Amino acid sequence: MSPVDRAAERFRRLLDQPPDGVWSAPGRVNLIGEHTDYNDGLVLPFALPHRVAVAASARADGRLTMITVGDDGVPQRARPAAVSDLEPGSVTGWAAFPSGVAWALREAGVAEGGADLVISGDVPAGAGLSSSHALQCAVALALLGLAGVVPDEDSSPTLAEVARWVQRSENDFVGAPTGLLDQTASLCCVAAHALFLDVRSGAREQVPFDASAADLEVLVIDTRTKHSLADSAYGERRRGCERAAALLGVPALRDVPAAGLAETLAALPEDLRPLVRHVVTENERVLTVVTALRAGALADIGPHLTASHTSLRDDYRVSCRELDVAVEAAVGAGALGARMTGGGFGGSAIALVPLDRSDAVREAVSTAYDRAGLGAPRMFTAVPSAGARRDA
Ligand code: GAF
Repeated sequence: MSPVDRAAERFRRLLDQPPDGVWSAPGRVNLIGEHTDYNDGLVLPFALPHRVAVAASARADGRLTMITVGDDGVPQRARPAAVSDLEPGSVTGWAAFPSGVAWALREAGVAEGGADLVISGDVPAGAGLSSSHALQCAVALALLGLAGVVPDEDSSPTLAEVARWVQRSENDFVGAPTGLLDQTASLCCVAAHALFLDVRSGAREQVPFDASAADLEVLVIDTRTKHSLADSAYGERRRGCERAAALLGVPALRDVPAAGLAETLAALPEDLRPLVRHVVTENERVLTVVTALRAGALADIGPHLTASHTSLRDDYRVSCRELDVAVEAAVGAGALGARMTGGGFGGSAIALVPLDRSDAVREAVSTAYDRAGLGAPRMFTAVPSAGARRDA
């Protein structure tokens, strides 16, 4: 059963009535443009077919009730809260994600009413594929929809505004200092395309990306690991970038030109140089990949994906053994390129694989994991899919 059907069916069973509506939002893969979003830079994600669905009805008493239904079908109920009482720190655990969205929408003055939410999803959790942002974006559309607000491209609120509210809930309520990549991907991606987003200007372009038409696949390799330093290291990298930008006298590392990079780096303390080099070269790689995709030259992007991984591993230092083993094995077995995707320190890698090498690459990755004494990874083909929407 799809997450949408399951959320609707569970809502009926648990609350004895049909929901007012069902909304869903996808997880994402970032094709390239990593750790560039909070540097005002460029990203190129696409949406996964995996989604989180929220069946929802408005409540007259201003309370928020939240039930999540896991793979085992067992419902988990969070403690209900009054939307008017929500404050950062007032809710912990998984319920902080939907509660934070309700808080951010209340703060923005766009949706303040209570709601019953029943949640079901199939985005792999903890895999660096944005399951939490899928949840937050689905909840945002649901709460807005219950308030009669439908985001639109031409009038407020736009999807870009919704992405900022979701970011605010993540930054200030959940307490994770993340950028705009994941929410924008979940809200704005369309099927068979990657989303070229300039985070500073907000400009978006849907770039055709149909790997199977080019006899390729994007293989996701979920390492099934998340190292404990992921959260602290993310904040450290971010602060390092801000410090470097301040020393260079620019608003963000986005403003550091690629030309003359060696001289620019020489003016910085040694520990900041690799961070700056990664961000500047990664933005350049995004532009190169977008140009290739616009020309329909999908196979040409492979080496740039691998160069991105090398930069994230050696300069930005956010990779880990599980990701490196996956990338090396995939490329060794015939992938055109491979890289970690998302924040790093575990999560998932992606590989661009010719369809006739698909089995060989999967086998090589499994064997390499086995040899390295690592637990088996989970692998699947990622097909660029639709963004968030109302389903029923
Ligand atoms: C995580 C964050 F949530 C994103 O904002 C982004 O910074 C990404 O890591 C790295 O590119 O997914």
